[in-house]
Amino acid sequence: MFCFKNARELTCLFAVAVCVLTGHSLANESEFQEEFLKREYSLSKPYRGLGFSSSSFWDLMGNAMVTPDHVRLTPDLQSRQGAVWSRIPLFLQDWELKVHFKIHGVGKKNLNGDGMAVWLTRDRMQDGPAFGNMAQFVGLGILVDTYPNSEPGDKSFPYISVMLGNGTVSYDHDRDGRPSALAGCSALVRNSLYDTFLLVRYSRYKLRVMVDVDGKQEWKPCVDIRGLRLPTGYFLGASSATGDLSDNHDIISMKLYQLTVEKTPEEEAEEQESVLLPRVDDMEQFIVIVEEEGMSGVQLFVTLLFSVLGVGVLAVIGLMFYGRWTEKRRKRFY
Ligand SMILES: *[C@@H]1O[C@H](CO)[C@@H](O)[C@H](O)[C@H]1NC(C)=O
Ligand SMILES: *[C@@H]1O[C@H](CO)[C@@H](O)[C@H](O)[C@H]1NC(C)=O
Ligand SMILES: [Ca+2]
Repeated sequence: MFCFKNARELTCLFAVAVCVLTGHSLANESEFQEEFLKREYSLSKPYRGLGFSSSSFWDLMGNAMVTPDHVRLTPDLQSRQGAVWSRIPLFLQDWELKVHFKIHGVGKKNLNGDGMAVWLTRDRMQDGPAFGNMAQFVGLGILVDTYPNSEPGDKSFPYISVMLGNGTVSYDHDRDGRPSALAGCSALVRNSLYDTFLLVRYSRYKLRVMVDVDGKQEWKPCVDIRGLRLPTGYFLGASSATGDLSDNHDIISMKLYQLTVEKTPEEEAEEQESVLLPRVDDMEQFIVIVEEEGMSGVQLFVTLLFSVLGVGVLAVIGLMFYGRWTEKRRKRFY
């Protein structure tokens, strides 16, 4: 539930009232009865057999390599690509993925790149320009972009964004994926003094991305998208690429938790409907946010000011007419 400033507050209050009246606790939405770590979808120390054993749940690709402390997707060298991909398709409906990663290098600020991405996609082990994955991927990409290839505009980098691929849209590396990004946030993920984490939670068709990068051990919201439909049976992965600029991109762990969510019969029926391609039901939720920022205090203030002035002018004119009318009446009587 989100509360907005100004006029939206009323709507929000109303929504809360409705929720209370119908007995739906707001806290319920984000509360899960249990979380189970799923080992077959998780990657953590010691990375036994990773990259060579057939018993491992993960595959390495490109320049990625395993050390005792991390899986290094790329070293701090130019033109490298590396990835790690889960071997088992994910069929869970409600899950949470916690990624412990580290991006670091000797490059000065803004002379490092290119970043890394976390994936849940139909295809695995693909090469390409989207942080070491194919540009026309099908599925979900959480992109951690550390270098602004184009004019960053109002965004400060590193910038984390969410893209949903349906096989038609391409990730545009030269424009930092701006045309296809659904939402995102800035986060100081590079050369951090602290451990850096990304949390991706998908439940009830809601996607929430949160970050913990400043050593405060708390999740900061980054992205919230509702009505996001993802087919099941996709593969988890993480990839990275360097170009002229480079960085070490390390994955320390990727832990997938199954979320147990109590569902209504309607929700269960909805789950039976198969989703063929990833999509977002309500694209307007992204436009609303932009309007929210544009329709800020200034506009409201100006509107109010003119209303007050208008009422004042009307009152003055009214008083003048009233004055004249009473004067005329007086003259008629005397
Ligand atoms: C969650 O909602 C159910 C009813 O749907 C209610 O019985 C339960 O007490 C709620 N739990 C919390 C923690 O509010
Ligand atoms: C894929 O997404 C794009 C952009 O949202 C949309 O224009 C296109 O119709 C979609 N393609 C399919 C096959 O759904
Ligand atoms: Ca970039």
